[in-house]
Amino acid sequence: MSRLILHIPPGRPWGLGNLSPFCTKLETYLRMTETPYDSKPPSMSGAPKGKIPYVTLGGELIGDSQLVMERLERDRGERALDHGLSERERAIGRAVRRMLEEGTYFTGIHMRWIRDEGFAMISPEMKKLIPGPAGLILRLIRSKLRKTLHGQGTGRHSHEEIVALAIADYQAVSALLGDQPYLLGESPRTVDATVYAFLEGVLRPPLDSEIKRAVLGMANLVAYTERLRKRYWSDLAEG
Ligand SMILES: N[C@@H](CCC(=O)N[C@@H](CS)C(=O)NCC(=O)O)C(=O)O
Repeated sequence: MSRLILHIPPGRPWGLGNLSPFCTKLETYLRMTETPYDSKPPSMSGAPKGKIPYVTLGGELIGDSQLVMERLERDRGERALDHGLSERERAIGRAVRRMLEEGTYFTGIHMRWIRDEGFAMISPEMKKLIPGPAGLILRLIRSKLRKTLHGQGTGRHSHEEIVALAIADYQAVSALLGDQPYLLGESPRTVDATVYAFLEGVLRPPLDSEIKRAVLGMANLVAYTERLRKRYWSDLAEG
C-alpha cells in the first residue's frame, strides 16, 4: 500500500507537534506505531469532514483523527496499540479521550481564541498559515468559535467556571495516571496520543494561565508529558 499522507497545517509553533491538538494526536499515534507517513498542508474544501486532520490512505481520504486511528488499529491486528486491553481499560481510555476531546477542548478554545491574551498569542501563528491579509479572516474565525462555544455550552460559563472545569479535567487525568508511566499502565496506548496532545497544548504555548499553573503543579502530568515527548518527539527543538 502507498505511504500514508497526513494532511495537517505546517509548523511546530512553540515546539508543539501542531497548533491543533487533533493533528498532534494523530501524528503522535503514527510515531508511536512507527507508521511511515508524509505530511502535506490540508485543503479545508477537500477535507472529508471539513476538519483537520485527515489522511490519504491507499488512495482513500479519511477524516477524523479517531476514525483514522481506528482503521489503522484494525489493520495492525495483534500489533495494535490497544491489543490486549481489558474491557474496563478500554472504557477508561474512551472516557478520558472523550472528556478531553469533547469537553476540555472547548476550554482551550476559550483560552486561545476568546480571551484577548490568547488571541494575541495565537494570531501571529495563524497568520503564517493564511495567505494575504489575515486580520479579517481571524476575526471571522473568532466570531464563529464564539458561536460554537455558545452552542456547545462552554461559552455560557464565566471565565472562572471554565478555568475550574479545565483544572478538574486535568486533575482527573492526573488521578487516573497516578504513578504509572502511561495512562493505562506500563505500555503506551492510543489514549496516550490524546492525553499527550492536550497536555503539551497547555504546557508549551507562552500563555500564563491558571490552568497552566495548575497543570504545572501536577508533577505526574509534567513528567508524563516529558516522557512521551522524549520517546516520540525528540526531533523537536526545545524551548
Ligand atoms: N473529531 C475531530 C475534531 C477535529 C477538529 O475539531 N479540528 C479543528 C481544528 S483543532 C478544525 O478542523 N476546525 C475547523 C472547523 O471546525 O471548521 C478529530 O478528531 O479529527
